Amino acid sequence: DTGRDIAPAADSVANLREAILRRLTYSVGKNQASASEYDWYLAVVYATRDRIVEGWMASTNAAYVHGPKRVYYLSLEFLIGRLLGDALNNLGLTETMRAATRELGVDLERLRTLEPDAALGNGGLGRLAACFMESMATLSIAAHGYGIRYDHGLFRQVLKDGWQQEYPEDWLALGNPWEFKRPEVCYRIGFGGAVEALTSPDGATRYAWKPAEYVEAIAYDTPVVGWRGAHVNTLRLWSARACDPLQLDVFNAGDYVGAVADKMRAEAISKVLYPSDETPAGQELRLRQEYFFASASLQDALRRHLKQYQEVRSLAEHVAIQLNDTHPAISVAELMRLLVDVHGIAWEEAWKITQGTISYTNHTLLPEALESWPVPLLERMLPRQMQIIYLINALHLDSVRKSGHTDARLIAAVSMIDEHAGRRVRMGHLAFIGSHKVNGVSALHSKLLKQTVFRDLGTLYPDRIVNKTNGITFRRWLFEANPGLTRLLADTAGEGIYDDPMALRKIAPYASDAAFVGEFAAVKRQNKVALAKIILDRCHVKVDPDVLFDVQIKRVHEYKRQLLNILETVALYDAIRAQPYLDWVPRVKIFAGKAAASYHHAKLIIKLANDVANVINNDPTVRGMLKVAYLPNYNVSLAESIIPASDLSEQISTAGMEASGTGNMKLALNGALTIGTLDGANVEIKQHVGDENIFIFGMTAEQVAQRRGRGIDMRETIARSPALREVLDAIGSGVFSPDDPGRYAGLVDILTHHDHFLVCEDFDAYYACQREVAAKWLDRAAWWKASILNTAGMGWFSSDRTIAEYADEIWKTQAQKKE
Ligand code: 26Q
Repeated sequence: DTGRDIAPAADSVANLREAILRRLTYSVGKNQASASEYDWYLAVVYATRDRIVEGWMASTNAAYVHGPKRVYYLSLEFLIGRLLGDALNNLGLTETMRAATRELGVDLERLRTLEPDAALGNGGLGRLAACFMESMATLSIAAHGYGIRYDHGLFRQVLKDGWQQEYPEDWLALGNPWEFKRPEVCYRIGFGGAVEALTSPDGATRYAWKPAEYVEAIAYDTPVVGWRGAHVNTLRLWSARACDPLQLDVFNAGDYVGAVADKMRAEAISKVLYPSDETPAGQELRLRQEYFFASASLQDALRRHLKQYQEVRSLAEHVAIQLNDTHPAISVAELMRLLVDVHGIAWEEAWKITQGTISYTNHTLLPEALESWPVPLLERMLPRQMQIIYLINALHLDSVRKSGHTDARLIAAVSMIDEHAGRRVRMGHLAFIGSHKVNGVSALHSKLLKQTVFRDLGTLYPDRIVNKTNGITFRRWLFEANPGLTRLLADTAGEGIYDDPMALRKIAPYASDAAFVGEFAAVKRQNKVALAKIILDRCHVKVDPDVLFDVQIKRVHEYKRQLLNILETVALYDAIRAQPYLDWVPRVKIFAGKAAASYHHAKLIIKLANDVANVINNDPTVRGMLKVAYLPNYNVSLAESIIPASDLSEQISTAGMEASGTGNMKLALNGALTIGTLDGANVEIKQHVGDENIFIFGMTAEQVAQRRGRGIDMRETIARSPALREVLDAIGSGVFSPDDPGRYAGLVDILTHHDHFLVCEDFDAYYACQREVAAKWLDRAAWWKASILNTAGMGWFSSDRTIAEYADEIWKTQAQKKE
């Protein structure tokens, strides 16, 4: 740890100690003698939270008094992890708290581990939302995050004989000391029913939606404290509650079971996070979740605006709403409904307000990941919103035709209704058309967005698509996760690194300084010792902290190509067995990641990694030169242990398929060298750390498109690569699955005949690149130099930079001055 607070708060150790004891007594209801570790954890959280609340109210009040533009970040996912470390660190209280708890005979580090991860997200998109919340607070932007308070976050992954099993996650089982329930902040959310047309005496028609069913959205607020405690924002998560838990009339009518069933159906909305990324589940409950949280959030934002400005017409001047992917895209229709039907604004003006307020971030190009909903489902569940979507689309297509476009192909391509696969509403089109700005999440991704998914819409509205390359919060991913490195960086480059990430550049001149390199290497080694212990505990694999830690940690997906890594592992294993006495560079391949519960192929890939691990780890001829470990239940907290201990970062997606990546940034910041394709943000990482300090291999996005054009049968490719042929034969014939020799026959068949992700095509380049990695590892000075230059070059990837760009170019808001 850093050994002292970065921005020590005025609080003394004695003050904190007394505060903890008061909270233990009056909030937890225990005395020192009877308190369990968890009781102490609660008391510490409450004492910490108490130090946030005043700043929170000051920030909230300042937003009313000074009237800065408000930002609403709408996301179905917030992958937060633990909050205690964040809060203490940002308040500058970590060391004071450590001392205070020590005086009470409890260990702060142990208490920290008692906090369950808030895993209200799947992966990159959800974690990005959490980093953005922290950066918006740090930059004193008056922002609210809006999402769903799922009772159950992302499932817990257990590996049983190498197969993934999913267990329900239960983060709220012991309560949540960070949140404030606001039962008075409650909105009715309608579903189903019909639309009534009312013609007023002046001949104008107004529409009124009469839902068949209502559900209540109840607010739960969590304060989000920025760096140095300067500003505190709110993350407001909605929980679903049946309106009238046991409607007495129904009860009296005798349908008790029906009444309870209705209650269950209403409250199902916030029960569980959908555990798939990239492939929309397409289920009715998901659409109910999307509408429920969009409507509650918009009603809340409008209520706040009305309270402050007494009218809604000025909304776009004072409010920016950011849609995190299309998941909240129904907001476009819902905001129109609220403005037109509820607040009586004329359609044209309402449309200007909507477009002026909303903007949309796209996170994927994968066609199967683009959300669309069947028209009949929308008509049944949200009849008025469907009418509004039709009207938006009709006006949009009119304006397209009026500007001279008559081509039927173009009209079909830019229509919000997809007429091909049954009639479906394209949520990406709805979000695009309802927004003033649409952004991609890396330079390459934004360029491809313009060329593919939004080619036609982008031509019609050429200024709409912009780029905002993702970033990560350095507070969590450097200062908290890697205090040893942080201390060294601050001692070398100065305390400026705490507030200006670009100041990390100042360590570049020390990349070959023997003393600095020695300390840098010592920090990495310490982190590797800690990870080796975790690997021993959880995988029962003993790894030497001095070997190369080669890590691939991310959701398991075919496009991310964990398979390519496994094939290379097997090829290396073959090579070692062929020449066991060569001096191989010893390494451990570390994997972690969950597969969507219904994604059978991804789960088979996990099983293969585990089967390969079993064979290699138990083969004495390998003599520890190669080991494989699959860490179960990857989550934010585990990432915080793995990333600071990594030497090599695997970012090997098929070029053109990973929108950005953010794990790539966390690993490079912590001194891991990247082996990767020219995909997503890897392209920009290369520019910032320097071409000599990153290992790039394989096809470019353009070459991928061309290669696919020639077909994806790989028999000729495989025939040209003896190493690949041997690997595929071994896997396919059951060398790693003697208990079920045919287990991987289908998988090898797909790679051979329908290799959509071009694993085979990139194999030789990847294998050769890995041998360059090994050669560089042997030149210790060269390796450390590259590692240090990675850390030195990553300042630009701070999410503070990303958020400042959103604020300037999309939201048109500025940081609030001191309250
Ligand atoms: C949609 C409909 C129904 C059910 C689930 C979903 C769903 C859920 C999650 C679809 C997609 C996701 C998550 C996508 C995601 O995490 N994308 C990643 O976003 C990161 C942040 O921008 C990028 O860095 C990654 O490249 C991108 O894969």
